[in-house]
Amino acid sequence: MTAPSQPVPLPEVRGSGLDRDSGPRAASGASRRGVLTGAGVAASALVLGVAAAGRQPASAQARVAAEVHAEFLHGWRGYQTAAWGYDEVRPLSGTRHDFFASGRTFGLSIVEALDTLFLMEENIEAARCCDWIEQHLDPVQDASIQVFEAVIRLVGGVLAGYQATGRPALLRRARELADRLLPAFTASPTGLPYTHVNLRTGAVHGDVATLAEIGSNAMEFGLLSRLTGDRRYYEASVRAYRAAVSRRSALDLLGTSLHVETGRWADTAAVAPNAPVDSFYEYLYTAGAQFADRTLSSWYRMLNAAVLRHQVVRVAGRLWFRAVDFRSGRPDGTATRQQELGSFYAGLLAKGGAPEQGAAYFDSWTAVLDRYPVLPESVDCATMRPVDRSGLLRPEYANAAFDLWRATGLDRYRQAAYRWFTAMRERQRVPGGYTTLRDVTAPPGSPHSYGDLTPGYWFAENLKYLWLMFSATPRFDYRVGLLSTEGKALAGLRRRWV
Ligand code: DMJ
Repeated sequence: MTAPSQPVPLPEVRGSGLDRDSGPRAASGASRRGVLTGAGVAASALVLGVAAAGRQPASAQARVAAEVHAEFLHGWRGYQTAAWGYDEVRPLSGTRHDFFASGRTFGLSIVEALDTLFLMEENIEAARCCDWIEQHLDPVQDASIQVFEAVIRLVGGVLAGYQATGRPALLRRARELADRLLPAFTASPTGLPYTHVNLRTGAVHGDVATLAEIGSNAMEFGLLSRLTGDRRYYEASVRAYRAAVSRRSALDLLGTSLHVETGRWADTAAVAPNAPVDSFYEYLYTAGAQFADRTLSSWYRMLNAAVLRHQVVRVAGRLWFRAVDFRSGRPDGTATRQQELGSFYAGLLAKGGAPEQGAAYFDSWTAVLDRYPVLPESVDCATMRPVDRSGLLRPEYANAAFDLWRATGLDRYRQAAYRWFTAMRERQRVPGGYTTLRDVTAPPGSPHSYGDLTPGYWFAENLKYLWLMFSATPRFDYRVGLLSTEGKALAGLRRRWV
């Protein structure tokens, strides 16, 4: 296949839409204006963001950018030294971790790091990553892998590399991967994707899919359809979304997971914005903006409004989201448990037209940081104590700070991100890179508190958000840039050859 030098328009996805989506809200001028309003908020905010950047002494920003750059390279050297060509590094033991399948490598950290290295102007390193992907990333391995993770990490990472460099082989590799993953969607009688597919045989398995697994592919598949002119990818995404959204309750809430073959709900708890549904909502908003897809945007507005109406709870003045039954709206037994993974939603709310709730939710997580400088995996919002004490080098708080900064221009979000960064540097930096923690409440440096892993997403996300906030890099178009749930810059990279 020859890569087109110019993007071709995304093929229009035709469909009857949802019966209930063609009602007055979806058809009204107000609803259509809502799309424009959302985009308008984002656009003016971007200008504000740049203006805010200009208010700080350039040298102070540049100093932070240099610190961030240095820490990224520290982690990168750790990976290169002990695990080059393997998925992930264990920086304490100097060993490797296979992320997708035991005994198989996809060079995950290489794929994850590629566009971050490009944005940091590490051209030689970025070129090495491209070379490795072109020469060694095998998309037809005899391995059954999780489709969701493969799409957001591998397809998204290789596509971002293509966007950055224009190297045609990267687009071909992204397409090969997507073609191998597509049976998960096309073999499904409902359009809801099976969770796993064997890349060599195409055999699918995993017939209960969570919402994140169902929806978190529209950005990558949509971009692939746009770049190749092959509409099958985006059509598969929209079909999957439609299959889930059409099964919403009368309250416009969704449960957690669906049976792929029957379309019945497997878990009826509405747990947004927590995992495992988190990025389902993120992709409705972001892919809707990326492809000017009014159907996805209207679904986001409808579903997010229901989340705000039925799940928001105030505890000691702080805004949190409780889990409820999706039909009755009644809180379930885990209602006070809050996952760090959900904290990104603060930024999504700000982008998507609910800036006050976004700011309040961000402040709630900042209050957790006041107690635990490294966020635990989950907390009980009634007691503010950790439920799960591990600290998995998660990027979501910095992701939210970045989105809020872009949406409001307020410098306080950059300050919050910098505080988060310095705590990570103090507590999770080791000679071999950066590591997870078993217990974020243990005193800094206590030997038994360390885990032994630099997750692949650390290279894609954590420091990229900081870098974009402080570097004012010319390689990213702050007005139109869009990042995926894995932090891949799928729009707005200013291309140059590497
Ligand atoms: C990343 O893989 C993605 O952000 C995903 O959406 C969920 N979170 C992890 C990192 O925590």
